[in-house]
Amino acid sequence: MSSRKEQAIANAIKAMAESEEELRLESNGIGDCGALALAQALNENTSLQTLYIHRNKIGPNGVFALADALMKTSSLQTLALDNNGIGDMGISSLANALAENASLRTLSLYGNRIGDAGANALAAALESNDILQELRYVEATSNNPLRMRHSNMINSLDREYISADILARIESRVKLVKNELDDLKVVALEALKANEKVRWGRAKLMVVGKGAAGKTSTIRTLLNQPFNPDHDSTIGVDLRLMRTRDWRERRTITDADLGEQFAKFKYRQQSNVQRVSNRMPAGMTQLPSSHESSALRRAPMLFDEEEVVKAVSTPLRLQVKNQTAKTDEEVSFTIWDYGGQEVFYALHHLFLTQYGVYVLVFDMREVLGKEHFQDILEKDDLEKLASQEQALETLRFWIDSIHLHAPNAHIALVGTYLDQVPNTAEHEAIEEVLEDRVLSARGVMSAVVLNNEAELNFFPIDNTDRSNLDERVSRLREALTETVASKDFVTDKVPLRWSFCLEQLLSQNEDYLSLEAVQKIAENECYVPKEDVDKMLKYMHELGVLVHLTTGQNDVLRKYVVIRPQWLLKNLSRVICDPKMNHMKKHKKKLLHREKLPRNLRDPLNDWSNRGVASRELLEWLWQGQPIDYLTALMDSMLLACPSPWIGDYEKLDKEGALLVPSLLQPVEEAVKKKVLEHSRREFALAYIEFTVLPKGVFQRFIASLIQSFPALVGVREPGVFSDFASLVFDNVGMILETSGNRVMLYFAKTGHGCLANHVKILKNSLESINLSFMKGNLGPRLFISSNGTGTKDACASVDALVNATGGEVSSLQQGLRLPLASFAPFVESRTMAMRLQNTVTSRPSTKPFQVFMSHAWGKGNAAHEKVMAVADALKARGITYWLDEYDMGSETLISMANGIDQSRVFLVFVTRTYMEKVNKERTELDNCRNEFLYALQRVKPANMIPCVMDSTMMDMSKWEGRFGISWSGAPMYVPMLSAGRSKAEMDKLEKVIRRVLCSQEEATQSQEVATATPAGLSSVEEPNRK
Ligand SMILES: Nc1nc2c(ncn2[C@@H]2O[C@H](COP(=O)(O)OP(=O)(O)OP(=O)(O)O)[C@@H](O)[C@H]2O)c(=O)[nH]1
Ligand SMILES: [Mg+2]
Repeated sequence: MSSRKEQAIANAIKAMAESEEELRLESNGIGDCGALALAQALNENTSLQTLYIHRNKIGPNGVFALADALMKTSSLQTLALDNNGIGDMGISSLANALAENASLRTLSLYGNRIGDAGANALAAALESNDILQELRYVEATSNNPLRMRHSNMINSLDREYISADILARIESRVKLVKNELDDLKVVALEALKANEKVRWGRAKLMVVGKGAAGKTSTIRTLLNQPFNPDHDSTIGVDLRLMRTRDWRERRTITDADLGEQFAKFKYRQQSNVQRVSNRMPAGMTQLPSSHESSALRRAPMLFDEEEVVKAVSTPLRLQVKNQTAKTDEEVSFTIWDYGGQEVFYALHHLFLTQYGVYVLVFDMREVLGKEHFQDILEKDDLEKLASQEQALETLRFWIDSIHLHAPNAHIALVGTYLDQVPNTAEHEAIEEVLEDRVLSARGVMSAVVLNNEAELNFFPIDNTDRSNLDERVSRLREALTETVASKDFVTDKVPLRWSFCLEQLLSQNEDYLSLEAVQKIAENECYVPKEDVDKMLKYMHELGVLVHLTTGQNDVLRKYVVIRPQWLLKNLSRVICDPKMNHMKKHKKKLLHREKLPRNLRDPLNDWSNRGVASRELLEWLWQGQPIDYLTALMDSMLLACPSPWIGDYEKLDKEGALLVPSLLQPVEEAVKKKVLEHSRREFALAYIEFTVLPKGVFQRFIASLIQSFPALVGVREPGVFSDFASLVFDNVGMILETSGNRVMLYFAKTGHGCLANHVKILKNSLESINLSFMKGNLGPRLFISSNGTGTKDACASVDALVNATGGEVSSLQQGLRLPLASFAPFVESRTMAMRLQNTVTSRPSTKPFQVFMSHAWGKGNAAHEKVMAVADALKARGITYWLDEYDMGSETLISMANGIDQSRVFLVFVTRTYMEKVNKERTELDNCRNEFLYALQRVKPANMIPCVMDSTMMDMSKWEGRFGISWSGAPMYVPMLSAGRSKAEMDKLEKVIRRVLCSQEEATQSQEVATATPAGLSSVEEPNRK
């Protein structure tokens, strides 16, 4: 090739790799060789929309390659191939491609010497193509060689070579498609106005498994993309979009979906009209139901018709005739490619949803046992393989995680490296191992997608092979589609307005939008009534198409809608990075050298990688240009971060605002742990919590939750905090927390601190609320107490056994062995105390013994306290049960206060200036009001907190300052309480507000129960306008 040509091709390929949308390469003489190179680049590209390659001397060979690429592309919309001498042979291959292609809208072919034979092939191909709307003529003029002359008619074929009837066939087909689409624009508007409901038709395809098992490669195979022999480790999550009809990657999938939904509406409507007109006298048309018309009246008529037109003029594949006859069965998949790194396990509860199907990928060589490959593989390659037990352990982990977070979802097991494990006998051996050692014991056989043709419980595939002959891949694709096609979340009907709104949101080209912006779009452009926006967002969040968090304690979370979940992962993975693998090292290097980390952040960077503590300055730099408050609030609410405990009296290391990211912590060295425990065994009292399953990351969250709830009371002691071990001081009690297997061990220093029951209870409640918030309550924690500081059966008893103690004796875990109740003394001294430990109070509001907790500052000369006591009496007279420190405080103030909060359903804050000032104190200053308030924020949540204003200078809420001021969610129910319980009106209002909060708690519990009972949890979708 000449250097100009080479340069042009090289530039073109580079541009494609950089996701450019338009390429102009006309008149470069690139020829067949160049076309081949281009076709190859096009095969791997998903962004190019317009390609001009007219006047390039591309002959039949070049066209063959391009046609092949055209068959696969789903992004290319405009192609100019004029004046290339393609000829009849070339056009036939193009025609074949057109029959398959689902994206090309404009094609120009003038000056290619196409005769009847080629035109005939083209005409036949167009019969099944519903996308192409223009065959366009490129008119090259001397002063502007690129000027296009648009035309709806076919005039880019050389008429003199083609017979009139063939030309007419082509013309009328192109025209038909065009008209069809124009029609749709009108229909779209009607459909939206009529509040039509359509089948949702979307599902997630979640690909999980060990690092380097071949997850990304498997996705490439499913999408028919070329094999990539390099291992580019996936960081976080990668997302792809495709449709099950063609398994091709899309830039945007939704436009085609929406177009089709409009089309379906149209046909339904037509058949309705036919049915109705068969019954009705001529001239009468169907009227909308009263429900729909009232909904219409409510919706603002600010609808921009042009917007609808824009949305549906995108490529559609209507399959007009087929659609009407066929039942709805199309599914669109969003493919989630999870990186294998463990740090992201912490996000599972957010992303492992039940609205899809799981592909669990494993390397068949590992499951078969790597020793079988000693003679086949190079030493290096062999060493990289995990042992069979490790591989099975990872499979068990994933099966458990999926089962935990998505109990109804199906799992297809996919074994890679079929090229190296080709024999049926080997597959049968793998099947047996999977069944005996992974599946049957876990009782998940019913969730497994079977490979019926091969009679296996998994799908063996070879990712290096792209011959379309591979039936195995098609079988896998079919099995995946079949699995979800009939699921409720696919067949459920949702308002077309919601689909349309999703479309509009995605087309904003933003990673996230403010809730306000979303509300505007929904209301003004999509007819979604204001009161339905929350419900719509909740639905979309649950289905995993966007992220809108409403349960967090922080109002900041609600204010944003994340349109592209990848954005979230991308930003989180700047801060959360796997310390075990090479990722941390690579990430650090990148930040230091490529992104030029400022000099003053180099030490904070080391703190981050060594101790897991990120300073506020480092976070601000890592997240420049991003809403940092949102991202920190998110990490906070998911317990992915907590305030650094290296602060306060113990060691003044970190500044206010520094966050500990527990998932960055490393495991403790065995020798260190042993030494600490042995050294102080006699001085420690032990209780432990055993779980039925204990997923990775729960322990780290536990540490985070403790520090978050008691920021001023938790400090770090030698040897420090690790991913599986923590040596802490908690409210002046030395404490070691440790995890191994399914247990979390709680050791307390016996320093004459009296009874530890309250401490244990707080820790147990923390774990329970993690279980409920992140693990769907499936961890099954049970509490055991040791009589002598060891965890052996002969020394420990369950709390139930303690409650059932008779004659001062308790049944130990060892059958037949009874121990004196007194030997459990550091924790429980009596059966009543054991009973208090037994109850878990965080699970449901209705099980909590107190209706309200009364938080207040005592004030000068106890003045405020006296007033609160009066309110308490008045509440009692009205039948409301309360917790108040005067009556209920145990000996250990803080801990019993926390227990009081855990046992109360509503948190009353008696607002005085002093109270506000106490809450706003520095984190390191001890103050009971501040502790109560912060603890309540964590446990009770702002929605269940009621401010009662006792101080006339505090009546204006907008003047509430600092931490206190920003903690309230939305507009809290505010109750003036100046009379201190003497005014009937004030007490009436307080009672009313308390009862309203209690009532909404009941409702929330009930609706949660309904949601878990209906598999898709979508019961409320059918009637979006229901009041
Ligand atoms: N020979 C052969 N190689 C494969 C096959 N599947 C994957 N590979 C190779 O295995 C390596 C890892 O593949 P990936 O698909 O990147 O693995 P992954 O599971 O996505 O890895 P992470 O993203 O790091 O978790 C790559 O070098 C692939 O080329 C297969 O079926 N046969
Ligand atoms: Mg990958």
